[in-house]
Amino acid sequence: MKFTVVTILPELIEPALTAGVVGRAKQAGTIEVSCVNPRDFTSDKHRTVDDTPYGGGPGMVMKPEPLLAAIAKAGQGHRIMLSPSGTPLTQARVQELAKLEHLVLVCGRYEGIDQRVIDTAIDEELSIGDYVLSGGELGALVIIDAVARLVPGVLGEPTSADDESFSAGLLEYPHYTRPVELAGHGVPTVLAGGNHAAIAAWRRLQAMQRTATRRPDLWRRYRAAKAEAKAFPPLAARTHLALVHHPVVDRAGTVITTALTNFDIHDLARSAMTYGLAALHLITPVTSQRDKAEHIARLWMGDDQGEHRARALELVRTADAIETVIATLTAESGHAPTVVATSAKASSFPAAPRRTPAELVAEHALEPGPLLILLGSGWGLADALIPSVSRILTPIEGSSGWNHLSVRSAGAVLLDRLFGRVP
Ligand code: JCQ
Repeated sequence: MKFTVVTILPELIEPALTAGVVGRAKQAGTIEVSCVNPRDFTSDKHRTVDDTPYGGGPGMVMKPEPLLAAIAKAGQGHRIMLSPSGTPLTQARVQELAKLEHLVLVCGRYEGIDQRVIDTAIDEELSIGDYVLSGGELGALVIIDAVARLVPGVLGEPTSADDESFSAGLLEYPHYTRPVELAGHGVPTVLAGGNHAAIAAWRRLQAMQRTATRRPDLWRRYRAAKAEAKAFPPLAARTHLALVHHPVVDRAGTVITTALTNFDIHDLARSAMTYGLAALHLITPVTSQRDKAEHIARLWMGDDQGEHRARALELVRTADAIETVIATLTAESGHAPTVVATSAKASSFPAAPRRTPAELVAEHALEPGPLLILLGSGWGLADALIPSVSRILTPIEGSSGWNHLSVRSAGAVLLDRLFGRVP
């Protein structure tokens, strides 16, 4: 595979490719790297490669003519420009690039490159991350390194590139080698035990924990893609949604008991079903209200003519108090649930640590116990009367400042933020 770097600073490229696996591959001829310098395509005495920007402003722009001549000299190949405005580079794109025969990597300097060069002589703009470098050369080296190690014969072991981070959708597990104790820090005992199944399971769990906490974006996609369901049931399947009718407050802040609403039951049950939750709990101390809820749910469940709502309403459970639900879930799962409150008011539950939906998912993804999410009817949960709450979710906010979502709409938005797939 051939790489041609178009750069006014070839001395930044060449010495960086003399060591390591890529250096050896270059030596062996498995990859070829050469540079073309736009300065060699100037004709003035100062060998000028930059000019002032049309429209004014700070800095200089790379002059089109020497750059175009250098790109032409680089020859036929897929022409990539490094730029903070490019498409973010991913391992998936690296794998595609590794199938090509010749990459031309065009490095800008100064404030940038004349747009007409980009429009006429560049096939793809790539970014290596959201930060600004003083030129494209370090980015070009990143691409050469990432692509070259996928070229057959560059790495000793042909499969080892695939095992690593991103290829499997998870970050790497931690590695250890001798000594067994380092400044008082030991090696996880499972690794020294020789039980290969146990080691594999431990590494998998470590990789998952890291991904959940460090890269919620990757974790969300991983859950969507892989079903490691037996050992690690998805969090949604361990999540219980509760619609609380007491203790809640009215508009004046007085603690009240609200009446059950038919629409809330139906719509929250359908949301709970859509996002794969374990149950929807309807909490009210009023026995006749619980009977009504059971009646509504069973009415639809009796309809087995393929009515989709019947399945959703099977998720409906009733209880007289939050504490009863907590006790039931503890008995059923063997773990006390983590109780999560929701509120439209930023000042509610001041003692509970505040979490965004992504933070809550990351924090709880590999905890064994259930998650119990409380939605308040009326004007919201009476926070002083619910000491079992150990997390508060950040309020759902639009951009208008007007914030009066119905509880069933707020529930749906929240479930999507917690468990919705990214299209
Ligand atoms: C690439 N993330 C950052 C710097 C101008 C095209 O014009 C310019 C290009 C660069 C180099 O690229 C980066 C970069 N990915 O800075 C200035």
